[in-house]
Amino acid sequence: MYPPPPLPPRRDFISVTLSPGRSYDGGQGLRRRSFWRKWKQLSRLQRNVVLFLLAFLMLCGLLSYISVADEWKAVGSRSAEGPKMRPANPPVLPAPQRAAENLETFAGVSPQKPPRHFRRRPPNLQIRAPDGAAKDRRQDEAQRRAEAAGEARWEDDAQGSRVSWRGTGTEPEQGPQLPPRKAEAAPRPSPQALRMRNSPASQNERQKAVVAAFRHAWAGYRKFAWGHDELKPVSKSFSEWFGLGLTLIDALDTMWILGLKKEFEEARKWVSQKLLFQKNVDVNLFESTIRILGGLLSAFHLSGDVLFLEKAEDFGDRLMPAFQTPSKIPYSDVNIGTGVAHPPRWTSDSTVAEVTSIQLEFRELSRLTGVKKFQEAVEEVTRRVHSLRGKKDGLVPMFINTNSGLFTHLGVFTLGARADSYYEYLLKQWIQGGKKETQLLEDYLEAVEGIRKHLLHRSEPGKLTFVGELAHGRFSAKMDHLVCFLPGTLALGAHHGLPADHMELAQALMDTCYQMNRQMETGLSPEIVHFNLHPQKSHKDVQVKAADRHNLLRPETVESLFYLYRLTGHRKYQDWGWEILRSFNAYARVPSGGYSSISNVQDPRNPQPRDKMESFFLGETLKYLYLLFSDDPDLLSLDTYVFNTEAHPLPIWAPS
Ligand code: DMJ
Repeated sequence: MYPPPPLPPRRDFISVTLSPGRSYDGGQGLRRRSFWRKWKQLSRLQRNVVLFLLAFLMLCGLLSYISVADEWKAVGSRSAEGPKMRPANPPVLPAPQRAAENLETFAGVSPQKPPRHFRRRPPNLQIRAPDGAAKDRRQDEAQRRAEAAGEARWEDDAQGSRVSWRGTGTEPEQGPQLPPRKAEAAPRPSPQALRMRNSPASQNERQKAVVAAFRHAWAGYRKFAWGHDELKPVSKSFSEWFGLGLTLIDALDTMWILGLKKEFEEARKWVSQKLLFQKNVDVNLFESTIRILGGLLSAFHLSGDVLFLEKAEDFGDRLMPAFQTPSKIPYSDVNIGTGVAHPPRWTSDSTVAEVTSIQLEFRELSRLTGVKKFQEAVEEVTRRVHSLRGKKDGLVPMFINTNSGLFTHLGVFTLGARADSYYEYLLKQWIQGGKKETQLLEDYLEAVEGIRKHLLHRSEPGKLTFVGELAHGRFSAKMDHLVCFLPGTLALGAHHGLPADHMELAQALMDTCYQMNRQMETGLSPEIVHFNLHPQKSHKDVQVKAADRHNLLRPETVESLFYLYRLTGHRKYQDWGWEILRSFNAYARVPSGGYSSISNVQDPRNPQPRDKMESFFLGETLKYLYLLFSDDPDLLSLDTYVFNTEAHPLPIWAPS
């Protein structure tokens, strides 16, 4: 037997409420007729008034629809990405795979694939995003409020400038304060930060030379690359990476520290008026975190100007989709306009240093804003990396898979590119958090022992202590200039109570890094050196391959010199830094403005400028040189601040 046919849907429930006893349609017909009768009874004037009101209401509706439509569109496209992701944790270690193959392996779990990649074409140079007008207006409004607060603050500072720098009458460092959320109540910069900004009168000759170098670099950037990512000083043009004024943001806190008020103000104005993140552009999570997020947070801490914090929060928010992966290990890239994150085209791996060196910044952003998701996302990464297999006495491989969450390319260990700042951030997070997170400390201490056991050797004939690399049990005497961050980090750890032999190792490695510069004809280190292990007298300790002879104006040697001088007081470190500054001036300075990376550190007659000034030259190299030449331990005290890996000082949460 067939079941009875379903009853037609009941439609009479409306008529019950409108007109008992009549059908719904009939009721409508009656209402239409009585409406028409009433309309005809109206005078002409009354009809015109009604028609005018109707037309006015329709116009209002249309206008408000246009103004919110774009915003809805943007919100819709960003939030649509979330639910696509599901966690997956396969128990086996996958071989390195292409991203497309991984998609099949983890069926149903798709990385947030953008419809197409934007990285290959130059980003939109129109700073104001073409859409998102309503959001832009809101940002502008916030900026106006912040600017008003900022301007009031600078007026106050005119009185603050009476505070003497490094002299009697200086107040003890107050430490950075948590800001209120409202721009109107922006906190003032700390007395120390004010002293910094007003410091030119007390600069020594070497510091003045750094300021002159900065001014020269800035002049080139300002003339030929203003608002763009990097200066190309030889061709007097610029290059774009993210299209976000990278050099300008990276240099903000340096300008404050060097006392370059006018330059800082001009840059702040650009941030206030031109820096908008609603752009359809891919950014590298790590690079943009350490330079942009770190730079903005640090500028906020020094200046107390809430504009920078608002920008930092907006930017941090836009980076968050990178963490929506099956493993919670973030993708390398994220589009800050669309909210689409993805790994590089050729792999689903991320770099270990990159995913473990964004923690200082995101943790600080949470602390300042009270928004927990930033801290939670990065600490989840730390937790997962902590318990992974594939380490060797605390040393980590260089790659980690965003699907499986496991290390890949096992058995290769370096303190150079792709692993370097993992070690740096273990220590610095421990310091940032008030030395309470013992897991971070344990991982760091274990890693230092791993370095000693597997990577530390001495060259011949000069017996320079260096950190090499290990690949599947084979030692290579290769050392990147990047590894020269390590003496500084070791010294910092010793200063914070870690074993004294860390300081001894720091000093030995510092000598080596200095020699990597000193033994080159230009006095500037190449990107990579190989140390000689054979005891013939005729061999040089430091050898350079043709492909590695370039110098990118990197900071690591001078960064460590700063820590070593600050923490030991040995003047030789200042002298070594002075030599390096002179070499930059002799071989990398471009007369028309700016400094250029060079291709050959062994040819002083033709060092071959590469026509690029990296943002870290202003953000890090010149800042560390300036701090190195200072004799004041309270100038960004290492008990109050911890520097991120891009040299942006962030406060220690509970200073000792
Ligand atoms: C900077 O961006 C950072 O210091 C990073 O940790 C390593 N590379 C450059 C400088 O060399």
